[in-house]
Amino acid sequence: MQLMQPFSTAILQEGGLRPSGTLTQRRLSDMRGMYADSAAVDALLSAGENPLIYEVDAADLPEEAGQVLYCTTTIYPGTIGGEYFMTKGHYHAQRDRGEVYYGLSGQGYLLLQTERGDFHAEAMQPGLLSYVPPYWAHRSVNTGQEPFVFLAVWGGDAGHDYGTIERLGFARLLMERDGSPSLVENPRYR
Ligand code: PAN
Ligand code: ZN
Repeated sequence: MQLMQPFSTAILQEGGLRPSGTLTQRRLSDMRGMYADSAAVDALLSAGENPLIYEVDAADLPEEAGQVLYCTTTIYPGTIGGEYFMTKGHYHAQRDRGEVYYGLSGQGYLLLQTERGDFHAEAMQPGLLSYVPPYWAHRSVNTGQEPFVFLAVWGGDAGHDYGTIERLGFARLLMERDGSPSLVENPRYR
């Protein structure tokens, strides 16, 4: 059997792996329907504005059992209709696979929910590890004025289910109210 060779990667505090892995950029047009204020989304897009919401630099590793996958995520600061810039969010395709997030720079929140109706919001900051247990969908949000960057590490056979969140959304929205983050019920949830 051919064994992989050990290696090291630099994790940049401002986001990114060195050497770089695979870069993915998510713009507003990639997230239609995820922000509650669809009129605000349409207004921006029809004015030709398509802001970069977040980008991911993911290690080039096989997505299979036994591998340990990792990436950095950089969420840019901003709001759409008062809702902070955020990731799409997902369940793992294999629901019983957990994950760790480790804050590198900036400030944000991790929103988590389960299919049986639990919801949880966890503040994230540099130096803090946030644990995503099995069965919890997870979405991260930038609540600060600068890019919010974190490292994620998860099992190679977890897989990603985006469709469930695309259909149902998250139970709560993280909105900017008087300059501070405020969780509000998502009127369109379920
Ligand atoms: C993270 C996320 C990353 C981007 O690496 O994939 O932050 O968020 P979305 O995948 O929701 O677009 C992770 O949770 N991996 O499993
Ligand atoms: Zn995940």
